[in-house]
Amino acid sequence: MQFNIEDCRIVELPIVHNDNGNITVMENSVDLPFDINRIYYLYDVPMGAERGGHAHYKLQQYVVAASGSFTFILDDGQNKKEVFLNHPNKALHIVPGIWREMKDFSSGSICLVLASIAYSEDDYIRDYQDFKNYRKNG
Ligand code: T46
Repeated sequence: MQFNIEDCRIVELPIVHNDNGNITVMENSVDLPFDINRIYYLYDVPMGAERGGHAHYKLQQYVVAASGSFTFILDDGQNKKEVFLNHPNKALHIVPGIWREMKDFSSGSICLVLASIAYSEDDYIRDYQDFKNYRKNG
């Protein structure tokens, strides 16, 4: 099954609030459409830096601006959309087979990623023409 950029949605995460601040919790099988097998985060991203420039065959992700803000550009080979993330109670769900680029990281921003599978370079498509061919031919 091929997904498209409309399948990549912003999900509102639960907030437990009290006078001393907020906590947001995500549990496998309760708050997520996949089980988390890996967590990583991007930080100390220099001003003006761009990251990404790849797609994944199988990986699903929830991406959260744990601090600060940044923009994802999502591309399904036919259409593109930009998603601005700037709050820790919003996650961007990225489905498999979507090319992504990231830009406009604010100073001190932290991009937290909850990932469905372990790291494997075999899951990456890093060449845009290969990505276009994959989207066309499956
Ligand atoms: C995405 C954004 C938000 C590892 O060794 N293990 C890992 O789990 C990861 C994610 C990366 N790496 C190594 C592989 C590369 O040598 O770290 C280097 C940079 O990785 P990558 O090209 O994946 O980095 P980004 O920031 O361009 O992209 C990553 C995710 O891969 C991507 O799916 O959405 O973070």
